[in-house]
Amino acid sequence: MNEDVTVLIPTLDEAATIGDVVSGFVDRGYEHVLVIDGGSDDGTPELAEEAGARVIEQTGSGKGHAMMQGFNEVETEYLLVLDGDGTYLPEDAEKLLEPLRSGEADHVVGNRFADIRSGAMPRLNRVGNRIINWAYRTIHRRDHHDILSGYRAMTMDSLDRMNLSAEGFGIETEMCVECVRHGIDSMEVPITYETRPAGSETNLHPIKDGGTIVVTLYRLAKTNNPLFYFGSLGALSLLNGLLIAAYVGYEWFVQGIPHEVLAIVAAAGILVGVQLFMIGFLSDMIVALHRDQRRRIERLERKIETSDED
Ligand SMILES: Nc1nc2c(ncn2[C@@H]2O[C@H](COP(=O)(O)OP(=O)(O)O)[C@@H](O)[C@H]2O)c(=O)[nH]1
Ligand SMILES: [Mg+2]
Repeated sequence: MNEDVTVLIPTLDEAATIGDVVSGFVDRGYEHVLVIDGGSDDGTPELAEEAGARVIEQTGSGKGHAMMQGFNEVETEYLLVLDGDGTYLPEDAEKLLEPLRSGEADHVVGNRFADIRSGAMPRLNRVGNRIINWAYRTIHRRDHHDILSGYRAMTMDSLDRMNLSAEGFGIETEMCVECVRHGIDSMEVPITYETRPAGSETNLHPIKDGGTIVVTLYRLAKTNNPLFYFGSLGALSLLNGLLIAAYVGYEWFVQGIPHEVLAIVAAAGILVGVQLFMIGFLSDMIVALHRDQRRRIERLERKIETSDED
């Protein structure tokens, strides 16, 4: 049972929970449990092995890096990833895998906000999550409410199509953005999010990692939604130009005071703003055409592959 699934767990000092997490999956018939350990010094790798996992030592650092290293080891059709901190339940795994098996989606994210235990997420992280998800929906135009969730399932086929590079906590964001870019069907299913048990500590720094995630989202907007990327910069420049122009105009017409230098600054701001908008419109068109072409090429590729198999 479940021999077509690899359960991938990146860990860094999760001795308090890793044993239970691994055996939770082993007991449910998952024979491929893979732990990528980032150099824990609390005995995490030994505990994981004892519970029945295959353990690999990470060659670099960061959760994203660990996951990418793990991806290379997977030989099954499906992949399930989760944290080793006991905040996600093995009972929810089937809910994530079911849409893959039925063909409903290729990338499934567990929505923690569906059933979040009290104290599972500090208020700052909750607010940060809300902003990041809103930004994702606005920029990338897909309906997700928990893109940063660490509990996800995917087909290896869809994962192979993604270009991932975030070595830290930006990896989840990148996966969701890559789904949009490559037309991979993604969806969310409700899951439970448990509190970390006492004695177990998070490795996430809300301000630093939250900042990295927002930057990742914005950087990736350039190729997914250039109108937003250039338009937001253009709007900023335009707004500044208009404000300065209003001031210059007021001073000139009402007070009779000329501001030559400020007038030039205002004109420059307006011009640059309008130009950025035009760049945005053009890039938007290029991206749309490019996306069409890529879909067509991918369809052809699949056709060739299936006819090769015959
Ligand atoms: N291998 C590896 N795992 C990491 C690293 N940083 C975090 N993790 C693991 O990634 C998972 C998610 O990290 P966690 O601290 O729980 O983040 P949070 O869920 O956002 O609080 C946990 O299982 C961590 O042990 C790392 O540098 N290397
Ligand atoms: Mg966690």
